[in-house]
Amino acid sequence: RAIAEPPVKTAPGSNGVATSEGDSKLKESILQNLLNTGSSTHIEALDAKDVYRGVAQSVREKLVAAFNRTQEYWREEDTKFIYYLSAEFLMGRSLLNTVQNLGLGGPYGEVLKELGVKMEALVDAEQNAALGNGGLGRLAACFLDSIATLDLPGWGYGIRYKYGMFKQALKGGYQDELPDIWLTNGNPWEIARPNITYRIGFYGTVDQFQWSPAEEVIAKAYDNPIPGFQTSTVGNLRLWEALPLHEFDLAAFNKGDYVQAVEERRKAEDISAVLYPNDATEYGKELRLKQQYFFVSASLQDVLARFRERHGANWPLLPEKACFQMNDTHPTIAVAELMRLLIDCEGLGWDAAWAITQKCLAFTNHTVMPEALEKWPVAVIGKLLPRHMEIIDKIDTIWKDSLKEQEKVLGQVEAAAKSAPPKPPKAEIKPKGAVESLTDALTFKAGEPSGGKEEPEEGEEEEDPVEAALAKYSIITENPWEKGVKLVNMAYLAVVGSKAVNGVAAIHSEIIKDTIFKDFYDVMPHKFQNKTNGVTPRRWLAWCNPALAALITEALGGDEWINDATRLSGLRKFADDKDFQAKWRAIKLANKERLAAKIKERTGVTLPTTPLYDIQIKRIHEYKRQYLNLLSVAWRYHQIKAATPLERSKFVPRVVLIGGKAASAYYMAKKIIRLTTAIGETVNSDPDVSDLLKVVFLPDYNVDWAEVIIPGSELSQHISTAGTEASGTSNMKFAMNGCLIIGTMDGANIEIAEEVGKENLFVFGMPAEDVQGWRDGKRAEWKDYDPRFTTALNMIKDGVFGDKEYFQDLADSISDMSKGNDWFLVAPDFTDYLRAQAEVDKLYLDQDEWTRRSILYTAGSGFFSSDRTIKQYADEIWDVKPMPVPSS
Ligand code: HBZ
Repeated sequence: RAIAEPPVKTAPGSNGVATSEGDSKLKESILQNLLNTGSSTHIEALDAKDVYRGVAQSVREKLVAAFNRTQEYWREEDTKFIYYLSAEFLMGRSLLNTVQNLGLGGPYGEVLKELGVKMEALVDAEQNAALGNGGLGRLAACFLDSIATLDLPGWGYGIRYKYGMFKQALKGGYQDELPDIWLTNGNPWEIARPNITYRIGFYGTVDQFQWSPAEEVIAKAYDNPIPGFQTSTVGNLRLWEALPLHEFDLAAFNKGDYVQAVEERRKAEDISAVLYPNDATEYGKELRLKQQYFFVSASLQDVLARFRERHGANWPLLPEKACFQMNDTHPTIAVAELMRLLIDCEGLGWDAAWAITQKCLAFTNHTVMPEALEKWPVAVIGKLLPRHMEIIDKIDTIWKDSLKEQEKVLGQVEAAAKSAPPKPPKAEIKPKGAVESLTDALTFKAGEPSGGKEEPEEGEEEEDPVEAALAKYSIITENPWEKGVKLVNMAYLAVVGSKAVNGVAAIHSEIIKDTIFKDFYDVMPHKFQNKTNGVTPRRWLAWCNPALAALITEALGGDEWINDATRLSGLRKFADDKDFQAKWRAIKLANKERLAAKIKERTGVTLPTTPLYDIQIKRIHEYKRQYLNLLSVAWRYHQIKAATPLERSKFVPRVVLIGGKAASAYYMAKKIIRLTTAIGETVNSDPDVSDLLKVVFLPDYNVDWAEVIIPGSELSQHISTAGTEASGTSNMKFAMNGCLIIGTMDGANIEIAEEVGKENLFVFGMPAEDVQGWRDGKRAEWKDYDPRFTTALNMIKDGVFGDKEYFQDLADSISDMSKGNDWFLVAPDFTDYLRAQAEVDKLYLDQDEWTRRSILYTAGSGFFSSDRTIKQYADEIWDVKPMPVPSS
């Protein structure tokens, strides 16, 4: 864990962007912009949205000036760039972040005060840029912040979705999905680039390696400047919009066929219309592959065009100028597209192109859940991208041929050749319950895997034993659920085509080497790395929790911790200081009050602020086990109801808050949402319980909600079945804000425990190394149900919370293990979970000790700054160096 401390660059406020004009000029600029962009010529008549637009416009002017300076400088220097390819960037709101990152918080605050406008009111007038599902998309956004802050030449590349992540409403307690119309009032943070366009082809035929697409669209660029903190560097997120090649089919229009006349436009615009709101993969949906190829091709063409301008056809130099980080499998068609561009468009030979491709690309994996690893049917790729399918086929063949020369593989191949007939490959095991419900969200047909190869039928050729031995390394494989259907395993394609492959937390990076990529790790161990995730301390502490940030700055004697989070460790010496604890506690209380007010505004529910605030916010998934949380809440309710008045007075009051979206076709996840609202309805209206327990579902959980929820929480839950959550990133945000964690030894929780002290977390549950063994063996005969589990489950089954029939299959999914249910081990972990929860209650009674630990969490969270993560990527994968713009 010896990470070199990033240098502290400049004194606070001296970032080269902060105003030197003085307040009067700034005020003038704001006023002018208010009038230019507002709906009235009278300042007094403007509403919050108008004022937001005017202020944003004035901030934008400064941002764009610094952006142009940075980009020009980098271009002149011809420095190496990192390009972060991601189908998702969950940026959230920009105004406050931009003002603060540019060091303009003070001057803008002053001017707004003079105008009688509160910054907070403006912040709420901004739409959320929700171009992502969850952790993966938000990680990309944090990375951009750190890349700019560390002065690293780098751009993000993605899709300018017209509709982002759906808005979640509650209808009678059930999830309702509404479109996210975020661009209607314009987006002051983007710069349209009508001159930067590329043609993207689809379908068609290949003749002698020449692809003639049958359909083409235009990708048009929009730049979104990304301000670094305490630097004049402003990075870029370039997003692509899909447009038709031809504005309009005049011939069809003249014939009176209006629908046909606009058909091409509609088809093109569909590509960048909507973010797929599924955080597990949609197999086989052609539009999704179209989206992926669309943004990857546009981005690669863009980079190659700039390279060509500068270096002509000196393609071997490309790896010294560009590195592409592929965020999960979504952009991995890049492997084939870079090959195609280099071979078909630039005239390189296969070997030269392959050497360049393998040096330019790197791949991050974010999941080990088998159903979430993208595998595209060969038929789908072959139809949409016929030339790419040819290339992938050839990559697969050459790759397997190359293995025959590897000593390790050679032995296996020889052994296989001797022991014909070939052994059937082991069937993929279908997780019961999980996949059954998830398959509804996927297009894979439900049903048992075919169980490997059957005896060859008459007339069918027997498989070559050498080929059979190499099958496990195949990029192109057979669908285990559908015999005869071939799939391209995109993760395997990425592993073969990349120079580096990384997981996102220490445990996860080990697990991928042992499981999903085991065979690939065996033959190329040098490619595999770990890069533990991180979050930006700007948005997730300094800007969202200003009171705590001020206290930290005061205690540490400066705000250098904002771009050198390792300095937070300096708080350790205040952990036992009673005065400091009192200040710390007072801030937490104020943040709870702010949260309670927000909850009141958004849900109508009034909450007391003295109870323990216990939060679980994340996408709803069986593996994340919101269910486990709910069962313990049901048990708590039962206990309170059964208690005598004396016993009741001993309960520690709790507010349980759960928020998150369910993928629209994820049946069980939707039931978990309804179970939360149903428990809330029963518990919150039960006079026996009064303030001892409140349960609220927080609808439409998103980035701006998180910025209020996290500072106001005291306990957060990260309780996935060990081995399933790759990392988690909200756990890091909670820790930064001094919120205690109840969690399993999974993902980044393990590293948080190392930094904060395991004894300061409420750890429970079966360790990851036991989970597989349990599933394979012990669970078949396990009957040891905790009676408290049975009581809680029966409450749901018996209709204590209503909707009894609706909850039946949810209840069944964790009943009767021996029948293969409860894939995620809710029942076997329940007893230990209740033990940990009892410890929580006990500790909360000792407020000094609770606060001491809270301080230790913030003090131990420095490692989880995305600045540290990005420094590691830059040094160990990208080989990209800081390039700050010299002050003139
Ligand atoms: O990526 C998450 C992991 O579950 C989490 O453990 C990790 O911390 C985080 C960042 O590394 N994965 C996702 O958020 N995945 C998606 O959102 C997703 C989106 C579209 C897909 C598949 C997954 O097609």
